[in-house]
Amino acid sequence: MNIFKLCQTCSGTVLRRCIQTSSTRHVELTSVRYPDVKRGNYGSVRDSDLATFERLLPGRVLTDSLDGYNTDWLKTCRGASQVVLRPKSTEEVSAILKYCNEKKLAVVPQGGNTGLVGGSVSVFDEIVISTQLMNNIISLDEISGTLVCQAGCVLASLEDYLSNHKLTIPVDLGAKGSCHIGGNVATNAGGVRLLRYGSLHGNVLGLEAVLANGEVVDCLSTLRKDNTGYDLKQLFIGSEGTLGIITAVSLNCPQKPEAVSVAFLGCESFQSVLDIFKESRQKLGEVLSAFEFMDSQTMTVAKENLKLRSPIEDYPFYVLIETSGSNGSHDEEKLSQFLEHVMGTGIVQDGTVATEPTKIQNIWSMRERIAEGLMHDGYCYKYDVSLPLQSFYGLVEAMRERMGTMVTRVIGYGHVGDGNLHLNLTSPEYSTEVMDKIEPFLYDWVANHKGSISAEHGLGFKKKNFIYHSKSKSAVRLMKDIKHTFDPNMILNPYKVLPDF
Ligand code: FAD
Ligand code: 2HG
Ligand code: ZN
Repeated sequence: MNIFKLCQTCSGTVLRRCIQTSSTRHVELTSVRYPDVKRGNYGSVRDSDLATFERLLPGRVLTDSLDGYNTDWLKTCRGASQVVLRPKSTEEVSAILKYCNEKKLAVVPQGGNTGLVGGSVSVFDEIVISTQLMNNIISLDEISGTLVCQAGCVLASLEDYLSNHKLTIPVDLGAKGSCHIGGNVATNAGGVRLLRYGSLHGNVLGLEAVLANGEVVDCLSTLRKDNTGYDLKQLFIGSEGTLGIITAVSLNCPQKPEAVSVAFLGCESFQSVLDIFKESRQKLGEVLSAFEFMDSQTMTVAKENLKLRSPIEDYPFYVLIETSGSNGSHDEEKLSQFLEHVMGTGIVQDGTVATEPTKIQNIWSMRERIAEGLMHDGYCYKYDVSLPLQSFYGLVEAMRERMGTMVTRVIGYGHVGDGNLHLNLTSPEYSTEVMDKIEPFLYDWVANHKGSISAEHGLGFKKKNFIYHSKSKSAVRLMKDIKHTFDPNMILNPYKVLPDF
């Protein structure tokens, strides 16, 4: 059954608001901005190749108006792909890859193109293989909550579909209106529900992927327990299109919560944010489903760039707490007791609670639309790190002090409940001077404080050479061996994830 339709502005499949930013700003070619990156020894697409693709995918080979496929969501990377292939089935993906592998034609898998590390677009002229037309639901087992679908299903569409069956999807993020489930799995996306349901490494029950040589790897199990040797699907989760093209996934889908409440709180210090987190874990326990934070500079982005109104007065820090459970009055009572406590002890200065869907949505929008709001400043230097909570906000302060007036702003927000900080800096346009001041300082700081340089967005093109800040030499060597085994001709998403050296 196909439940989707095409978006008129980005040509992606969406049911909700499309989150693709429409910008006419010129985006420099990646090959120009990063002159040290050299094109690999790959073939170039010829007319005879186009004819073969057209035979394999009649009417689904695009060669015109490819800007949307060549430019990333952040408008920071631009490739020069001359052709986009839009398969509908696993067999078609297999046939394309087999051909590309024989001809040594490099490819870049693309889902919703919402990735934030330059992984979803070409660096030179790699062929884009888009999952846009692979958007069918294959099966749903309502008793176990197991959904099997093609990789190109848009996340929000899956959520809508599952909602009709009193189920929900275990991953949720601001890009849900455009990102594909295959892209989510390929990046091991985290998002705002990770605190409650855990990562995709736990929620993906099985997947199907096509290797570079066209071989289909069928790991599309729907079982919760299966200890028959190596768990190969895990290798594809978070591999960012470098090991194979994910064509279908099987997901464990929880029951849709009957009751959801959101509290938006203001407090004076980051220490208070941590105190509120500790109290919420103790007092909200099993109903706590999200714990997010924003600093005051982040709120300025919401107000000035997005024209949103804060539901509370101005404070140095804000916390968004979501509870969800099966008994509304029980959950609300728990939440109000918790709020009474944190306001009584003075760690929270002010707050508002929403139980009605529109109000809940308005509060969530303020948090989820920050990435979009930052784009209004011009160029965005985006960092997504994990840090132990005691040094979490120290990085924002260190960067503010270091950058001074070189940048428009330095903001900190994110999934504090998962130890995941989103640190963003902006300037009117890209500046190598600003970039050199940020990197490698920021990555050194993270490594020195025992963090990870990529918490949930991946390494893609932009961060691959900093992998040693978070992984040992032996681990990277093993990653390279795995890559060679899966893709000996290195045609799958070259220049991404694995470091140059
Ligand atoms: P794409 O951007 O198209 O691709 C991402 C990577 O996966 C690329 O390397 C690509 O080659 C590869 N890929 C895509 N599809 C496949 C496939 N079928 N098989 C193999 N490889 C594939 N990320 C989070 O983790 N948490 C968040 O909270 C979050 N919020 C976001 C909010 C906004 C507004 C935006 C713009 C992005 C956000 N992201 C977040 C980042 C991004 O949305 C996620 O990484 C998402 O999972 C990417 O999905 P996609 O379909 O857009 O993939
Ligand atoms: C989020 O949590 C996304 O909103 C994007 O991961 C984070 O823009 C960012 O820095
Ligand atoms: Zn995030």
